[in-house]
Amino acid sequence: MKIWLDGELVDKSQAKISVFDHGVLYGDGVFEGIRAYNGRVFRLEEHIRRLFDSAKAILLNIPYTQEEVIQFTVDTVAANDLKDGYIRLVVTRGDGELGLNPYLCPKASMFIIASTIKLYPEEHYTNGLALITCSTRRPAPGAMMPQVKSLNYLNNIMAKVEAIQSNALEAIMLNEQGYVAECTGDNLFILKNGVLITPLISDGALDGITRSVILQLADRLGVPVKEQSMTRYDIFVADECFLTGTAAEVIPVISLDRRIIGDGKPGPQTLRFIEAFREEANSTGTPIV
Ligand code: PXG
Repeated sequence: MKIWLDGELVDKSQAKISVFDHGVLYGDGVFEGIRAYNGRVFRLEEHIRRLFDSAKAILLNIPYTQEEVIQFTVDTVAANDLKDGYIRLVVTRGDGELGLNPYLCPKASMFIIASTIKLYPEEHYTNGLALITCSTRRPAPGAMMPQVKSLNYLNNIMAKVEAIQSNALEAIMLNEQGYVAECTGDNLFILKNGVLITPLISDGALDGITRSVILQLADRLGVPVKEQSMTRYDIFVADECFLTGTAAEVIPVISLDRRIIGDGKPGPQTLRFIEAFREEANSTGTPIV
């Protein structure tokens, strides 16, 4: 496996960063997870734009242009002979001193891994997922902004631990006000009376790229959309529910906290969205050359 590290494609065994890197010492950095389908990188420009926006929000200077990072990403996938896969792009504050001061880190470090990922066993894409609500909240906007895809994922990891301890594969995270924000690594949608509803970004959801693909597909499929605050109750009484994310793709949800959603099977609209998403993913994107 070849890893892109600070301008060079190196063997996995040579891909190492310093123990003084602020990404390791403090979680000081940002990342992206991107997928390739059928020889193309899906929504690559959007992911790289979000990476630069996350970096801007934490005053992290990425020493390349967005066009260059797009090219490095494609080069890394090509060097690993992948047509389908999962790309992890990480930018850290770089090698520095002990102590929080990020200005003592002269240059950001960037690496790109092109590999594969599997979030949930295949059977759940046909049978659906059972969710729980966890007690770990999405951080309030006065803490690190939930829009920043930073290297601080401990809230999400603790939420995932709660799910696993309850024998669930995924957990819903609420914000400090008790409104639904999202899951540990996925955005959430419900269908109610023919309307597709998803929580507001300002309720603490990541501005997911798969989420925006679903909103575009809803428009194409003629399904009306509402972005609005949502409580657990809205999910209990929804007709259908599904999750979206680059790693998760689109996956049906059949219960929340033991309340069966709809008839307890992946809903017909959900299946339409899954199909439309697969079609979009397999037929668009930046060619890997
Ligand atoms: N919410 C959170 C908190 C995320 O981290 C999503 C939603 C979905 O966003 P996209 O843009 O991917 O549709 C994410 C995405 C991983 C991994 O291991 C990354 C994410 C989620 C799960 C696993 O790379 N990030």
